[in-house]
Amino acid sequence: MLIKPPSDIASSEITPPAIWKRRREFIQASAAGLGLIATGGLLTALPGPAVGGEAIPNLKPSPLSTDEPPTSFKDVSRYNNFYEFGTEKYDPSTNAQTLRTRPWTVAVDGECESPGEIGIEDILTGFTQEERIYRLRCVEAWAMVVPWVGFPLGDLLQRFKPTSKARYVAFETLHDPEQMPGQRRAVLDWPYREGLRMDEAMHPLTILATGLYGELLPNQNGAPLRLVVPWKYGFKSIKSIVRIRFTEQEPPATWNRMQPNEYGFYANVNPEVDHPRWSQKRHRVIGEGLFAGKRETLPFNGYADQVASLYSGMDLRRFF
Ligand SMILES: Nc1nc2c(c(=O)[nH]1)N[C@H]1C(S)=C(S)[C@@H](COP(=O)(O)O)O[C@H]1N2
Ligand SMILES: [Mo]
Repeated sequence: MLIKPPSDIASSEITPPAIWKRRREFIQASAAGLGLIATGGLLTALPGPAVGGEAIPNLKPSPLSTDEPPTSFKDVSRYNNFYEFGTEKYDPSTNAQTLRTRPWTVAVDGECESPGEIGIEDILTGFTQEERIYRLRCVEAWAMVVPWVGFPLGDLLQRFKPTSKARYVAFETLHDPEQMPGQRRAVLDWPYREGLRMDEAMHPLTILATGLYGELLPNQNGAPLRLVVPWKYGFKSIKSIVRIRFTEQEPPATWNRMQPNEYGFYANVNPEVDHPRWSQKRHRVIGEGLFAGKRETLPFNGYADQVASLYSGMDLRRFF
């Protein structure tokens, strides 16, 4: 018979689920450190301080979440791609403390009736923040399952009243080599830029994320505000956004401009279209360990029912 100490039951009842999960994971990690539990995370656990966040109140779980178990907070916040803070996976979690996320404003302009700016505090209080568990699938053939906190991008875009000329939305990351040491080297054409077609941007699955695991985003995950488009490869999900612009023409996107034969503008997850240097048919899930094996990649990362119609009539081999 399993006897639960009353204090344990009480804490799980009063703590929001995401935070409770994270606390439990922390307890498990400490237990593992004492040799009590054997974990399989061979691809994880390099040193580097995790930059923690503040709890986001009143989170509403989203029915659009996947039911897969989330990748640990530790892996989500340490195994990152954020070239502004270095090109190695563990660089951003070590280096991103220099990013100042307050005050922070996002300028919205271009083909719209009410161009303007919005501050991060208004973004956090003005839109209902939901927990949405989405898989982030990197073009490098690995994935993580992340309990994001955010809200539909379309809700924010509507406020600026896009005109009928607005066919695309362009996004830009902060450009400040003082805060972002990676920008002192010409690894990419800074600032990092991305773009979506208007219908993709307005799709309810497309979110602006303000947090993960129930807390404000760690800097290395794109604080204070980043895009998450769950049916596209991770490079579309631009971090630390300072500018959004409605455009008539397809906007420049960093990786697409740099290596157009490897990174398409659309970048929809597609097992049938390989990257020129590796297959996209399978991927590994970070934290599952080497013995877990690879998983089959699904078209549109499993969201075909919701989004395939956006591309009807398009040759997805050509518009990859
Ligand atoms: N500004 C900026 N955004 C970025 C990147 C970057 O280097 N700079 N990397 C992209 C890539 S390739 C991926 S896979 C995801 C990784 O997000 P994560 O570190 O939160 O998992 O962020 C994307 N957004
Ligand atoms: Mo990526």
